[in-house]
Amino acid sequence: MARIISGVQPTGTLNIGGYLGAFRHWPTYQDEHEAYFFVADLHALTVRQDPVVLAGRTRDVAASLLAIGIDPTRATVFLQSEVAAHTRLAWLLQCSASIGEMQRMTQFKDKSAGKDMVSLGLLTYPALMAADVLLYQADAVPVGDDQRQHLELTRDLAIRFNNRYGETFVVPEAQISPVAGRIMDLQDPTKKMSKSNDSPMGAIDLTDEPEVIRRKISRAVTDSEAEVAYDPARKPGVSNLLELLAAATGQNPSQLAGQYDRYGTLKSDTAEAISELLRPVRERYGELCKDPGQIDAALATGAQRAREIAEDTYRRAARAMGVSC
Ligand code: ATP
Ligand code: LTN
Repeated sequence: MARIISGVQPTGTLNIGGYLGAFRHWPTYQDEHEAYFFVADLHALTVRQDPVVLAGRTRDVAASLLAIGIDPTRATVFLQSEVAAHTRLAWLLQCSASIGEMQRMTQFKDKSAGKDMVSLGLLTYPALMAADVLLYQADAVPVGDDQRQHLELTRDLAIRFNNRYGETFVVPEAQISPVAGRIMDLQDPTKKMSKSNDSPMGAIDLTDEPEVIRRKISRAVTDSEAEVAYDPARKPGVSNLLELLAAATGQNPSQLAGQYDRYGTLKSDTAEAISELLRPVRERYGELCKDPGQIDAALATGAQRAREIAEDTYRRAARAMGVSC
């Protein structure tokens, strides 16, 4: 059975961008693949975090993964910090990666721009992400479009390692959703919708109530024209709404554009479609919050399963490089 892995940072509440671009597809892998999903809490430390808030968000994101339909009996769900092999392999990989490679990552450039203090972890982050994937010998990694470059680097590091030290890692493929690979912020449609942005009106959270979804979409930035057209370069706001509606209803954004002549109806239909799409997630999340023991149990079993395979790969990589494990 092919193996897949993907992770999500606990830097905020999960939103519809990540859901449509990535998480929504995750439960579909758990029957025909050996699937691993984890909360990348060590990645979140690359920017300063309040420890109490981070711990709370980590649990919250784990609950959201179960709420979107990941079943811990059919997939392995765990916290990255509970599997020590991630940071150990990251070190081995950092030693064959160059500073230039890390500096070329657009996410590093974006997240470090204009900051007084940029952590060393933010620069070396892609080596930890490569370790996350390579430890599990994953064949494919389902992610949003913004992770394409990190996955390319992961492949480069795996190939380099295999060439220098002998066949050790499977070289993984990125699996990027053909639709909704990049949902934009509702308040600034030139920026990716991101859970660590400061504008709460820019993102729809997975657990937002229908009222809140309606309010956020009705205030979404469009433009001063009146024509509904799918043209992401010229009309980013309207095109983003069409993309959201298309992804939520399984249609095509250009074709949908032809069915609307007013922004108002496009907005109300989009709000309705998203609200319906998220209904089961909202309900399941509410149930899980009443029974937190379920989350703890899933994470404990997941970490144990993950450790077995991760430690085995780590040992092989360490031995191949001539260090003790
Ligand atoms: P941060 O804001 O902290 O950088 P994020 O929201 O960009 O986080 P994650 O939630 O960690 O990113 O990403 C989880 C998955 O969702 C990744 O595969 C990512 O590519 C995808 N994703 C995130 N935002 C979007 C978006 N706006 N459109 C499509 N896919 C997205
Ligand atoms: N970098 C990703 C989260 C992430 C990830 C991974 C995704 C960390 N490790 C391994 C896939 C595989 C992000 O910021 N969205």
